[in-house]
Parts: sequence; structure tokens; C-alpha cells
Amino acid sequence: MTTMKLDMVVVGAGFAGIYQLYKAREAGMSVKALEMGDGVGGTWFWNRYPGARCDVESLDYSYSFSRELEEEWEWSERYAPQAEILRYMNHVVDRFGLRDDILLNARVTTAHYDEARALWAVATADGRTFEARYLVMATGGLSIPQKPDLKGLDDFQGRWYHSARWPTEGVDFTGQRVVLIGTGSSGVQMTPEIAAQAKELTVLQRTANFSVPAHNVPFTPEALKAAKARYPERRAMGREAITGQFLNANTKTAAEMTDEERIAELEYRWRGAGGGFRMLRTFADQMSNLSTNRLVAEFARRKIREAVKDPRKAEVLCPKDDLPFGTKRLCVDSKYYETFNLPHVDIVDVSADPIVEATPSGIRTKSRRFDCDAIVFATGFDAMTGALKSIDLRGEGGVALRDKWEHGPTSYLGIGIAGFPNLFVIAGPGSPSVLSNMVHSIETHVDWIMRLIQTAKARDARRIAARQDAEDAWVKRCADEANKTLYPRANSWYMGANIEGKPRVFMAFVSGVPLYRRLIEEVAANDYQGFDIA
Ligand code: N01
Repeated sequence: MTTMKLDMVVVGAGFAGIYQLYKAREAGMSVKALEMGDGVGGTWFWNRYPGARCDVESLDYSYSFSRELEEEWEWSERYAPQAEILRYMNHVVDRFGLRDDILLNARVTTAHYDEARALWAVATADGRTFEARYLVMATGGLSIPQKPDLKGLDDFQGRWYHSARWPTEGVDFTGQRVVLIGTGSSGVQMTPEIAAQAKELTVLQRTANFSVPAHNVPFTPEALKAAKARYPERRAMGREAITGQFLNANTKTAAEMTDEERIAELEYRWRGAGGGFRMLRTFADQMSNLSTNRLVAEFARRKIREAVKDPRKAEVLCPKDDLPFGTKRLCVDSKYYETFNLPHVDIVDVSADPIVEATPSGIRTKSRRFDCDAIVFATGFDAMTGALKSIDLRGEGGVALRDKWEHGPTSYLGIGIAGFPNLFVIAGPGSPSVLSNMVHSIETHVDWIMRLIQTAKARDARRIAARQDAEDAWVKRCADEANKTLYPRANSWYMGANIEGKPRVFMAFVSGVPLYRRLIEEVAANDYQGFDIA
């Protein structure tokens, strides 16, 4: 098979890969996006579990690069369901004529940097090979599912599923006894949907996390029209918001408010005004001041106790005091807690009574058995580094990224990696990424990377390399920023804590999209300080 020679290889065809492909094509580059799935969409291709929807509002969780696209696409609900987002992404691919440059079923297995020629040599699992000056990793933060290595699962007589590898044809749980493991966003979204079908649903919970109501509603044609008329303003406000999505943040600390004002603010955010992540912006200091955070946590626990009638179930569902509100990624739900009022739905605390094995008839914890017809794993991902480390990526001197990142991910600006010239990561570790509206962060990164590449081109340079000292300083900056907050206190996937043996490092840039953008713009204005361009 002959090697395809290109200007750029993009790995992945989710939101990041599609936009990178679009921009590279616009710049006249020869480019292919290599996608391991047999369709485009990335996370929205794989996560088809019942109830899957985006918890960032659809008007924000969508591309902003084309005003026409914004105008013509009609979102049906405030929070779009998975199938609609997937349709949108396919629409974008066709509308901008990108499909021919996306190769499906192309799982990248190796990518080696050829120092002499300043090129990347890339190979896929099925033996296709490519050579490109630039390699852009649009591999997503949550693309490698993690499932507990459960002894006995092969002998289980029923069927089992993982939220992130859901059968395309769907699953009918009617009349079944289902055990669901995991109470992160996926488990929380699935619970009401499975409960509506199943004869019995038992949710096994290791750690109670906070979930807030989405208040999802369908758009009326009038509401959508009005929102679109103000789209540029909405986008501009999003850009200036800490998460890249306008959430009407309160600028006052809890100490600056009276008790009545605090309660009013909490209620306002919980009850309406869009719901969801607005709860993370109730007080200016809630992610840095433990006593302020406790006000929010205690309020949320009170809401759980109000929603769940059975006090035993309510107590199991209440997050413990050692988990500050929002330090594990907040879940956003539609009737999650209320679902536990149904007599056939139960929640079981497996923190002190851990799951031991699967048996032919179900799941066994240390002290109990749960017979079932189906097991559903909503057990998450090897987040942020999993996809990058799954590829045999080798930079200068043959150094493997897996080795370089043995003690946690390092990067310069979350974009370049020292020792890996001409390689760029989109919305990866070291950038606001998973703490932000991903589509916004993706567009920011792709636009910035393309300007850097154009600068190199104008200078006839063939190598863009992040410097080690710049990377070291950035890694320290990210850690310092994180340590000013409560985030590192939680055993979250942000910290790598959900994977046994994974280094505990807070992996995102925590201080928000506007500051981050300012910093990367300063770097660009300073002749891409920290990058060698030659
Ligand atoms: O995964 P998670 P997820 N025994 O890692 C439990 C995004 N997302 O797929 O907390 C028992 O959050 C684990 O327990 P613990 C979003 O960014 C977005 O739900 O580790 N339990 C936890 O309860 C989200 O944060 C949307 O103690 C085990 C759960 O499984 C991210 O994806 C929707 C276990 C895993 O929760 C991941 O969410 C869905 C074991 N051996 C997801 N192993 C949107 O709406 C794990 N658990 C955009």
C-alpha cells in the first residue's frame, strides 16, 4: 500500500476534527481526518445510551464560525439530545463538503516523528500509512471507556452494556431486571430512561455526586427565532464567560451577601433561569472557599431530601461532606432524584460493600447478590490522556509520549508538547477543555493553531516546536492555578483518580476561558514565544 503524503493529518472526526479539517482545507492544505468509528461525531457517535444529551445548551454547544450555519440549523430543545447533535455534525460535514477527506474505520495506532524530514509518519490499525508535516490530535477528552475488570463477566447469562459503546440499534429493557453501575453524568442521564422500561432497576453507587436540574424545554419557533436574532451578542458574552458559555455568574462572594440574598440566589439558580451549570456560579468564591462551597452543597442536599421521599434512599443519594460541590464534574439531570420514588427503582451504596464479581445470574458485592437480566456500566473513561496514550506516539529521539507522560500530562499552553514538534493537541490537558464549553474551546484552539502554522509557512519554516522551559513554566502555572481552588480535593476523573495507578494531577487549566485566551494571545503577539519556528 502506498503512503499518502499530506500537509496535515487530523486524528478524530468529532467536533474538533471536523473544524480542524474545515480550517485546513480553507487554508488550501492537503489534509485527511482519520476516524476510528464508522461514522463522524466522536463522543456523539459513541455515546448513544438512553437519555444521552448535552448538558451545555444547544445554542452554545454548536459551531460559531458560520453565521449561515447558526441561522439555518434548528435546535429542537434547550439541551439537545445525542441523535440531534449527531445529525447536526453530519450536516456540517456535508454542508461544507468535508466528507471526502474523512477516512472512517481508521484507528491510528502509531505516529512517529521523522526528525530529518520534519514529518509525521502515521499508521492505522488496518495498515494504511500517511506522511504529513503536521499532526493534529483531535482525539477528545472522553473517548476511551473504562469498565471495571469484573471477574465472572464472561459467565453472566444476561447481556451487558457500556454507556460509551451502546448498540446502534438501541436496547429494549422492557420487563427486565437491570443493574446500573455508576452515578456520573451518564448514569444520571440513563436512570430515568431505563426506569421507564425496566421491571426493576438497581443503581449501584460508589460515590454520590451532585446533580442539578436541567429544566430542559423544547424551543418554540418564536423563542428560537428570538435567540438567533441575538446570536452574535450571545457568542460574545460566552467568550467573556469563564466556561465559554454565558451563565449569568454572580460576581459577589457569599460573604458580601445577606442570608436572604444567598438563599434567593441559590433558589433562583436551582429552580429556573436555565438550570444546569448556573449552579456553579452562585457565588464568586464557591470553587475556592470551602465554607461558601458548603452553603451550596448543603442547599443541594436539602433539595435531594425534598425530592426523594424514602429517607434511606435520600441519604444514600446525598453526597458526603468531603466532596465539595462541583469538584467532581457536576451532573445535570431530568428527574434523576424523583426516579427513586418509583417502587421498582433502588439505589445501593457499594462504597463499603464493594462489587466483587459478576455471577451467571447477576452481580455480587461483598455481602449481597443482585440477580438481573442486564448489567449497564456507566463507569466512565480514561479521561484526557487515554486516547493520546493509546497511540504509539513518538517524538524526537524516539521518545514515547506514554513515557514522557508517565507522571501526568505536560504541555505548553495545552497545545504543543516539548519534544513533539509539529504536533498539536486540541482541547487537551493543560487547557480549559473539559471545564469549558468544548465547542468554544475547540474553535479557539483550531483558529490559534492555524495562525501559528500560517506564520511558519510565511517564514518557510518546517518545524514548530514547543520549548521545554516554556512547557515547564506552563505546567507549573496550571498546577498553581488549580491549587488555588477546591478541585484537587475530589477523587475525580479531572485528577485521574478514577483509573487505578493513573498519576494524580489536575489536568485542566482551571482559571477560565477569558484568561486562557488572553495568555495564548499574548504568546502569539510575542512572536509565539515559547515555540521555536525554524
Ligand atoms: O463517567 P464518570 P460518566 N465500581 O467517570 C463509577 C461527560 N458526559 O460516563 O465516583 C463501582 O463521571 C464511578 O464511581 P466513583 C462528562 O464530562 C457528559 O458518567 O469513581 N462504581 C462513577 O460514579 C462526565 O463527567 C454528558 O466512585 C464504579 C461512575 O462510575 C464524563 O463524560 C453526559 C466503578 C463513572 O462516572 C464522564 O461521565 C455524559 C467500580 N469499579 C457524560 N468504576 C453531557 O451531558 C467506576 N464507577 C455533555
